[in-house]
Amino acid sequence: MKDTLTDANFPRTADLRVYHLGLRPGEVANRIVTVGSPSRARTVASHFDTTPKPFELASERGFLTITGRYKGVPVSVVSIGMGHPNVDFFVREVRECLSGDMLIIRLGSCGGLIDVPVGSVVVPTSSVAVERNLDFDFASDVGSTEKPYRISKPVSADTELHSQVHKSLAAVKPQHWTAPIIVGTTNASADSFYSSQGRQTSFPDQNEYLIDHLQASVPQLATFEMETFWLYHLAACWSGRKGKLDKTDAPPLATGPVQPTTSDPPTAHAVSNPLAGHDTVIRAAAAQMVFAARASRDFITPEQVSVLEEWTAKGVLDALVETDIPTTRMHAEEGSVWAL
Ligand code: R1P
Repeated sequence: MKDTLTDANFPRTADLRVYHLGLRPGEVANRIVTVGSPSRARTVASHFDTTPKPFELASERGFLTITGRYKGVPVSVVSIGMGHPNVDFFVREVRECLSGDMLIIRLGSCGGLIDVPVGSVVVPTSSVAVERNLDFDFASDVGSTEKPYRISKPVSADTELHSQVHKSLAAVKPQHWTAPIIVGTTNASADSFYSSQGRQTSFPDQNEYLIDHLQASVPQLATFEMETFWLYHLAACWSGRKGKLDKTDAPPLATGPVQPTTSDPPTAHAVSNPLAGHDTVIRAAAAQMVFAARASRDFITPEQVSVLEEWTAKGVLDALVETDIPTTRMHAEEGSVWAL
């Protein structure tokens, strides 16, 4: 990003572009699929309508956003890379580019901790965070009173969106795809692909019994990956903000759609006021494709990935457009990249 940024608290360019995703209002839609890789983003976007021509923005920090319409409804896919910190950039920066509600479905890959074949799709009801305990002395492990890993309480998906993801995936699953779709499970989102997921490397990670411990302490645990917890967590926090705001002297917030400034310099009002209404919601759910079966050590083939990503992409897009957002809680179409 070479443009001048203003406000160290929440940096933006003069034309309201956020610092890491590079987006400005009108370039990201209220309904979003988030994925880890640009290639998966392109698979999702391959289902978009041809009119209007999908808008694409690749940021210098590796985020890719493609926005268009699917079955006539404005949608975006955002590729964010890996891990909780990138989910944090994504949710917070997109939130400040959008008026109204946000519906977010993560379409990601995962490791399966239950006895299901690779190619299964898990729709997790809830997620826990698994974090390396930095107060544990990994180098010596002598007399440490700390545990090497911390497991958070679970946080839940949005109930309606979660059910719709399951329903829409089931509707598009090809008959020849024999691996199942599984619901009613809990995901574990780890802060490392290696240590906090029980993988053995050359480092003294003290994680030989981590998976056994997780399975014994987290009911319905089924998958390991690295993003879902933070997505569900931020969505749940945002939903909770309304009550707090009602009780405090909060600064004024925009309550209706804000006209995006796409070419003219922003007004002082547009810069100083959050671009989201205080009564909005963020609703999140996930579909996790089992690429690795941790017990059998099977790994999915590239050919299987292509087929699996193709139909799951359609399933999550269907789930987004099947889930209602009241018109009054949609970002303005005028001036947006999805305007017809
Ligand atoms: C690790 O290989 C990555 O794959 C999984 C993990 O959560 C992590 O991001 O998800 P994605 O395929 O969505 O990136």
